[in-house]
Amino acid sequence: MRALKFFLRMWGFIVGMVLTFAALPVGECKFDIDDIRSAFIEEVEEISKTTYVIGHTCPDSDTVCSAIAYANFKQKLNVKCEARISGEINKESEFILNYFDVPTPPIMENAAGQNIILVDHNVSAQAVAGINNACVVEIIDHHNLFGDIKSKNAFYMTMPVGCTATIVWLCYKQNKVKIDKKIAGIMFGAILSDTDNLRSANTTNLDVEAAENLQKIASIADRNKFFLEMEREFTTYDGMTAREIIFTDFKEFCAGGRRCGWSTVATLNKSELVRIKNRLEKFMSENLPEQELFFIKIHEIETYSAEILAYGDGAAEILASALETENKNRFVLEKNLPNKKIARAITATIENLKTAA
Ligand SMILES: [Mn+2]
Repeated sequence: MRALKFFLRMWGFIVGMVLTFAALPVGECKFDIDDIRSAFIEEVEEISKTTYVIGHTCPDSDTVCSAIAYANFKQKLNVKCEARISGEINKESEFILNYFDVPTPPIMENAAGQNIILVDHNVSAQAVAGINNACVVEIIDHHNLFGDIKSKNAFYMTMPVGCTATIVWLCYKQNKVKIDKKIAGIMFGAILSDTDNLRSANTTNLDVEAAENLQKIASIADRNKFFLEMEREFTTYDGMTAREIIFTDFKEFCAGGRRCGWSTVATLNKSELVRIKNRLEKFMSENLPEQELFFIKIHEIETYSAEILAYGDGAAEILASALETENKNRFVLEKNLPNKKIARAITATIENLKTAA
C-alpha cells in the first residue's frame, strides 16, 4: 500500500514536471513558479487535488479579478486550479465581470483541508474561514506584510505595487503565457479600481505599464470613459440611508488612546459630492457618533479631489494640523490622499498634543 502510494506520488510528480516544462518555451523562461513548486509538491497533501485561488473577505474588484486571472494563469501551466470568492461581490466587480462576460466564481465557505493560493491579502483575519487548517501553497499580494498565515512551503510573492492584478500580469509576462482578451479586461478593471484610474499615491510605473498593455489586449478605446462607467454604479447611493452610506466603507482606528471613526464615501463628480455631503452633514448634526473623533472623507472620481468632514471634541483642530492647513472649517483636498496617510498624520498630531500638554 505504501509502495503504491509512493509510486503514485512519484508518477504525479514526473507527469507534473513534464507538463510544466512542456508548457514553457524552452530556454526562454527566466522565472517559473511551478519550477519551484515542484520541488516541494510532495509536501502538498494530494497533488491530484484542485488548488483554489481565493481573495479576501468583503471582496473588492482586485481580489475577485486577480483570483480569476491567477487561476487562469495556473491552468495555462497545466496546474489544476480554480478561482473562488469568500463573499458576495460588490457592484463594481459585478460591472467588470459582466462587461467582459466572465462568470462569477463560486463562494468558498471554508478552506479547511484544501490546497489554497491567497491573492490580495496575507492575514488570516481577512481570509476565508478555515484558512489555518488549509494547505497554503502560494500568497500573491501587494499589501504590507502583517502575515500570520502558517504554511510549510508557501511560495510568497509580494510587491509594493498598486494592485495584485499587476503582479499577476507580471507572472503572465515573465512566463510568456498569452493573456486572453476577457482575462485582460478584468485585470484592467482591477488595476483601475485599486489605483483610482492610475491616480492614487500607490500607483507605480509597473501598474501603468500593465494597465496600458491590458487595455490594448482587451480593446478598450477610452480608459477614462470605461473607468467612469465602472464607477457610476458603485457611487449611486440611491435607496440608501445616510447611515448606510457612512458605514459602507468604514474603519476604526485608535490615535493616542482616542477612538476614531473613519468613513470613506466615493462620489462620481463635484455636484454629486455636494449633494451627498449635504445629506451626511444633516445626518451627523442629528446623530452623535459612538467614537470620540469621527471623520468622513468624501472624494469624487472625475477630478480626484476630496473633502473631509470632522466631528468630535477638537476634531477640526486636529485635522487642520494633520493636513497642515489654516482653515478649520473646510477641509478640501485638491488631490485625494490615501486614508492611511491621513490617519497616520492624525495619530501623530494627537500624540504631539498629548506630549505638549
Ligand atoms: Mn488589492
